[in-house]
Amino acid sequence: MESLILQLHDIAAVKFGNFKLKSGISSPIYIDLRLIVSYPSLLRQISQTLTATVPSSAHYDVVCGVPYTALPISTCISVSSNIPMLMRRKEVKDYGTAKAIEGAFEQNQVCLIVEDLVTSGASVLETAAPLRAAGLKVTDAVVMIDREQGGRENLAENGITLHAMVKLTEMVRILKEKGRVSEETEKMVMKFLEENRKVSVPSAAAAEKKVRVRLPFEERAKMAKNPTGKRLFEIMVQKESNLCLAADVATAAELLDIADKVGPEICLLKTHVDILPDFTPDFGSKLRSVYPCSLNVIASIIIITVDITFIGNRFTWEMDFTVHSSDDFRESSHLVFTEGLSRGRGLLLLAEMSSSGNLAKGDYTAAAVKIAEDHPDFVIGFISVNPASWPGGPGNPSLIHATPGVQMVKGGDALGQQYNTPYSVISDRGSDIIIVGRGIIKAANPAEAAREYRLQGWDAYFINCK
Ligand code: S5P
Repeated sequence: MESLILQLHDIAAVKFGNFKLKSGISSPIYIDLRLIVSYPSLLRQISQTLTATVPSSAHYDVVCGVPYTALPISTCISVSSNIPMLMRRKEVKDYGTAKAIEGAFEQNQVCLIVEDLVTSGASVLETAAPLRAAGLKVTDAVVMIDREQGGRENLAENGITLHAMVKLTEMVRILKEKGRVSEETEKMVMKFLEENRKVSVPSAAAAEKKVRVRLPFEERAKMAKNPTGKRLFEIMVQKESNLCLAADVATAAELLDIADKVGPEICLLKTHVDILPDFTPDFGSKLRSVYPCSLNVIASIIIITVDITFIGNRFTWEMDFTVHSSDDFRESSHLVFTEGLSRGRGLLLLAEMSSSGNLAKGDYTAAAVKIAEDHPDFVIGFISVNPASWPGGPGNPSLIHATPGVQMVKGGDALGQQYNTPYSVISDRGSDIIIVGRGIIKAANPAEAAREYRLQGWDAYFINCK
């Protein structure tokens, strides 16, 4: 190991100085592992060490390098260990066979991901998603250098164990011991790493993760009291999907377009109807009519988030809807409940929110639970964020939990949205449905992204199913 690190320093794959990183910050250390292709003996040693870094308990049938730097490394691992390799296309062709994964493989084979450097883990996840979408299992990743900036935790949240040849702090320590860097440089680098370390706080549920046995959706369909709730469970089973699209687009026309593209992957479509300038009361029937005549797609339920105060001017019974559990809820809700029930509709109550600093917690959440108890025939479930942490946990299995703030990598946006991964939301936080907006809408290929989210959400639910 020491000799490898010294060789990396010899070829200037690890440099010390003052470097401006892509993110704009100045770093006292720079790592460029692309150089190793020019040093075959070093490349061979690295590949052998990486193979030895993966514990023998971690079984795998194929390897796949994260493009591009890790491609030669995974090729060497494949050739020397006689284990087949796969390649992930970075740019998926939208014509011809449009394959994201090249190579021969069988469903349910286990693929080890190979990477040169892990920071947040995002690039490993970008490779894991199409591998999983193609039917492979991804449980482990091996990396040369772990920068210790949250990657290990992000990957663990997605069901991937990271094995690192060396941690960056260890590497710097070794270089200092061997007289390659001064004590002062070592201190500077350590300080930089400490300051730039993303503090990753595992969710409370993850910290005390227990195996939660869950009832399959088909069992829960039988328990549902409301016809819409029952139908939702049935659609989920039929489409093998617990993915809801948050279709926050600028116009009704765009909404119809995205609904058409991702329809086969979703069990629900959620929209803020009040942001559509071209909204008309017959929008619901139009939305249903654009779906191609596939049983799967027309079966989707549509849910609209409506602030209860908007009901007078915007609400349409073409839609199912969610309402806020606000103080004046009881009074204004009476009409909605009576009318809704007579039309066979169901209601998702907003019990928790995903945005930072929001006030929908504690008493507010408890009030939503109470409303659900008082109206078991009408309430089908909740918009929630961490139902596993509620007193008594997610509670009644006839009610469904749908969670917003979901992307492939934990993080947030500039306006306070907080993202968790599909795995964390479903497996750790005890939710049933992932609500994904920009993760799909802004993707280069929304249909493919929706498929990846669907597979991850679905797998995460069934991990603990009895
Ligand atoms: O607490 C909430 C409740 C909702 S309904 N947090 C949310 O983000 N939402 C909605 O989920 C939000 O209004 C948007 O429609 C969607 C999240 O979209 P994304 O683009 O951040 O995935």
